[in-house]
Amino acid sequence: MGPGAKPSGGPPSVPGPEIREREGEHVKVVLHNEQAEPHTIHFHGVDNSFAGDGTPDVSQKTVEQGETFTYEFDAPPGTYFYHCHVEPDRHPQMGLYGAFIVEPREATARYDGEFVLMLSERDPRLSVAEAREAGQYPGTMAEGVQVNGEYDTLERYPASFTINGKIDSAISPLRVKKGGRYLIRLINAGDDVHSLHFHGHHVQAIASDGAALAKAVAAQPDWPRLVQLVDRLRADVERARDAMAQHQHEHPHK
Ligand SMILES: [Cu+2]
Repeated sequence: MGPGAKPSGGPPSVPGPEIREREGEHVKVVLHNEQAEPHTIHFHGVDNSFAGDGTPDVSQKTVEQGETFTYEFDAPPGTYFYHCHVEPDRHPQMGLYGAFIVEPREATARYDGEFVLMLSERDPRLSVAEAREAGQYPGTMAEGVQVNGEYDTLERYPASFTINGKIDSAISPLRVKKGGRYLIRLINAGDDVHSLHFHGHHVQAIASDGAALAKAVAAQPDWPRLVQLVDRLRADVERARDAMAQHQHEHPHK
């Protein structure tokens, strides 16, 4: 890992620690699984080798408890994220995802700051079902998960929509200077469609899904659709002007 990457062993968090590299760095990520569940890592959007793709029982065997697997590749510039690829309808939503940012070797623009916003959802019934499966927590009738802990992700119904793992007032405000120019890296790590509106700002989309757009796209009347982030898509936008609220434009978000 490059100098910007955070080492492992920190306290558990959702999302997981951000990994930040410089374009062209040779990245080596060692997955050591200390959990009872098998896991892998998929670096979403990165032009990785087949062996490093992280698809369980296709490109690699799942990494079992006590086992280690190493992913290696040269970092392409862009906004990406990593997530577990075992039971992808369950493990990422249980918190196994994080931002993977590769800064360009030569900056094409100057910014007064940068933000990384990871969007996702939470259905608390999944947590109860997984904890039940692990024999750690039986769940209650009030939580809507019966004592057998069964949970069908086809009946998934998120109770919360999260930004960087937080909801409502726990979401940190984006503090900016009036007239400043900021880079916002939007990553949809969830399973639903989200679109953010930066109320009162002049925003341009400059990259999508890890690749720079040929031409920056300015805000239009249909802007909320433009920045719509389909499942597991990423977009880079930049914005100017002073601080205003951001909010969702997809029903039933606020
Ligand atoms: Cu996993």
